[in-house]
Amino acid sequence: MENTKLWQKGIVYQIYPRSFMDSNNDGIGDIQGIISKLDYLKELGVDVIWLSPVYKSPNDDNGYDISDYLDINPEYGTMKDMDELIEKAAQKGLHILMDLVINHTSDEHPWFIQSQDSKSEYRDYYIWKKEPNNWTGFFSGTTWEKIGDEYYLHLFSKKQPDLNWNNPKIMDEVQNIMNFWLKKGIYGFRCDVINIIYKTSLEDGKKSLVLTGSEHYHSQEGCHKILKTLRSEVMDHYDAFTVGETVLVTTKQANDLILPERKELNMVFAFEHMETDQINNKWFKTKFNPNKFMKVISKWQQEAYWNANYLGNHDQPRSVSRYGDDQKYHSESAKMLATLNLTLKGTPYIFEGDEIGMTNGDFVSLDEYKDIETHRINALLKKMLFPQFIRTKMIKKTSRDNARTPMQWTKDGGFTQGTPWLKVNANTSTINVEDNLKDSNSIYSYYKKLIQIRKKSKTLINGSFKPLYMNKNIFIFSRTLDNEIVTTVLNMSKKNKKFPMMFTGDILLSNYNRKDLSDIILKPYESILIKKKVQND
Ligand code: TEU
Ligand code: CA
Repeated sequence: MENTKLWQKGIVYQIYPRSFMDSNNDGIGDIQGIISKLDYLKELGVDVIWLSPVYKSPNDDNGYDISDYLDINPEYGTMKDMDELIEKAAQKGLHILMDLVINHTSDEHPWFIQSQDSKSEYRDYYIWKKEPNNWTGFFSGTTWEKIGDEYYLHLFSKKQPDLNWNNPKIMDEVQNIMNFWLKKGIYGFRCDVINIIYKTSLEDGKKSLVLTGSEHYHSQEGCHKILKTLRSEVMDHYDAFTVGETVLVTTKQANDLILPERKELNMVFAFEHMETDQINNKWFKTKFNPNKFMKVISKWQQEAYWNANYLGNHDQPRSVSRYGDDQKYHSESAKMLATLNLTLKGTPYIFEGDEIGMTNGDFVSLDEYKDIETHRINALLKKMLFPQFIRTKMIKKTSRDNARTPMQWTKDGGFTQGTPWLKVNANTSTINVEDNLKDSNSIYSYYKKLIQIRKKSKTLINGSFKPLYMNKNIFIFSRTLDNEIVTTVLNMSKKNKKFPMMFTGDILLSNYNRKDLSDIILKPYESILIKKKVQND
């Protein structure tokens, strides 16, 4: 364990700054708000805080459209606040991971403003073309917007023009940005949509239901080259790490990015397990099928060199609403999901609010949603003549705003005294930090215990993974190191289930406060963590 890096043995907590804590009551979360909650995070036991973008941005996509990489969004504070955050975090032994968005900038970035002049030296910072091709974007629809005589490429919103990585100046600019932040003492980057940054050609793509054209920019050799350069020129000079967000990757494509000898990234967020409850694309959800889900997780555990484990983030519905039960078995299922996420092999990522079991937003009408993607999809579905009640239903299930509602600190919210930028869920009266902290049986208290168990266990950090049983709703796997086996038993259903095998050993943790293994009925959403010594021969 001595050689294990903090980014392997530590626990990462994702903050969505806009929704975490508002310090000045303008309704928008901010850096001073985060600083005021550092003790809370320390107490929970996390090591690394991943901040979704806090850079200067017009907020078309809540900060994933950056207009100045070397400055802070004034809504969130100043560079002084940011320095203070890094410093105060460090004093508590907490590390900051920044979001690095280098596929695109904001259209309000000075580079892009100058790039609009076809004679400017910034013209080639972006991708301009006389005629658009047939590509379709991540937020649906065309990926080309016309300015003057030419069109520029945007795989996301038209306020997010794609950078031209064929231009060596982009490499210099990005290295400069990375060095700027690493010198401030941050612990690395979460690299946004990193496996699509290099466009090999701009030819028409094979017609597809989603993302026509992706074969020209997904997992390209050019991308690997860029990552190798960023690693050797920048990252290798610091004690820091990278986690890439990689859309649509297979385990093979992931390994090509993370195997140590590749010298590219340290780990990636894959999406396959997040796609088991959908047909073709995320707006068409099917009923959650635990077996499919567990099979995918188990495959990644065995095939990927290292995993970045997560069950939710700012782009996904809330995990307890999606994979658990946010009503009757709210507490049990939230704890069961925590057990899954924190006992797998890899680095665990906790999304803000999951530690108290925050649920999907309670939006009623479509105008309560703020997310650009939600509104783009609504417009598209409307054009396709989907009736309003169906659109509302689809959006309610899948909108990214489900995860973005403000953090529920107290019975009456506690996020702001002003008007929150996005509606606070009314269930803050029963699901909130205040109550969780007081209750030794709360979801938060369970997370805290689980985190301590994980941090103390070499087996959970470095042990090998082996699936022991997978059938319908029951998932049992073990982690083994030397002569110790830690077994995770999960019932992912609302029903009582008989133990499919017998267990012996000590119970490390149970979400029903189970004292022994003699009762062979697994209760709804029950999870048990069992430790056992074995004789080596
Ligand atoms: O997300 C990339 C991504 O592919 C999706 O998860 C995306 O959010 C969307 O749901 C597609 O349907 C990253 C960021 O996490 C996201 O917030 C940004 O909007 C996006 O990149 C663009 O920067
Ligand atoms: Ca504020």
